[in-house]
Amino acid sequence: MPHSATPIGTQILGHSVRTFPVIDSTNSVLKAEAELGKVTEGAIITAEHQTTGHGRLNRTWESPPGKGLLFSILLYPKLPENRLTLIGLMASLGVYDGILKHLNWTNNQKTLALKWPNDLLTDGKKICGILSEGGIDNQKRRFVIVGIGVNVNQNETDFAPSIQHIASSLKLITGQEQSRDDLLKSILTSMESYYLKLQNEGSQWIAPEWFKRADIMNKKVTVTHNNQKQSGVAVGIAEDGALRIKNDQGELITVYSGDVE
Ligand code: BT5
Repeated sequence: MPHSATPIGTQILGHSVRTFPVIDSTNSVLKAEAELGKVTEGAIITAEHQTTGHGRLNRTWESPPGKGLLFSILLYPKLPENRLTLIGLMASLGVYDGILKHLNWTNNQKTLALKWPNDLLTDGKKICGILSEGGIDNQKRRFVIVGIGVNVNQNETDFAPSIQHIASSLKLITGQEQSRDDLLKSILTSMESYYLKLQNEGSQWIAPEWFKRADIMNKKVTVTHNNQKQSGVAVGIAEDGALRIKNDQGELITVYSGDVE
């Protein structure tokens, strides 16, 4: 179905953007609406504040009111299976490029880097987390909700003491307040080109593009998955988005979920 341009200038992403002052979680609300068939591909919910913003494994995503960019997008990716990891990687390419464009930065991997599977780091600190959640709508079509939290205008003390050493924000790295509206537009514009490419050409280009923006190639990593730690050297990203590691015994292992240190 042809789409006319959205207010943002994109074709699909952000044809409807609804902002809530307070919400439990943009992901949860958009997912519930999608299950009922109330929203269409590209619909977005943003919030000034989330009372139960979450990450993977029911972890909390913190953001003091009005400081972060918190939003979720409804997608119907054409993938053979519901490959949430790949969707997360595709989304992080959009966020990465969108942030660079917004800040007028050149591609400097030391400053901004992707961390598998779903984080963006600046100088080693997390400025963005992405959570992709799948569901099935009232016409039995599989959808994905991509939830994105970017730390934009937080000062150090806006973060809880427990995450101050691991979190950063665009304001902290640039020294300037940033417009969250402009940043959202920039991210959606970049992400849409990747999403259309996925829909039209398939997904095989995502892993290599992602790897270019990551800083783990040939670095020692420890992956925790199901409470088990595996250490080794990151050697690549598989076509389905899994992380490939050569472990200390020299064996190649493939990791589909977990945390990388
Ligand atoms: C993530 O999970 O990083 C995905 C976060 C996705 C949040 C968005 S906001 C809009 C949408 N609605 C939602 O409810 N969620 C999405 P994970 O990889 O599990 O990381 C969670 C961990 O990151 C926490 O346990 C903390 O250690 C850390 N953390 C929490 N808040 C943070 C913040 N603002 N900045 C940096 N790190 C944070």
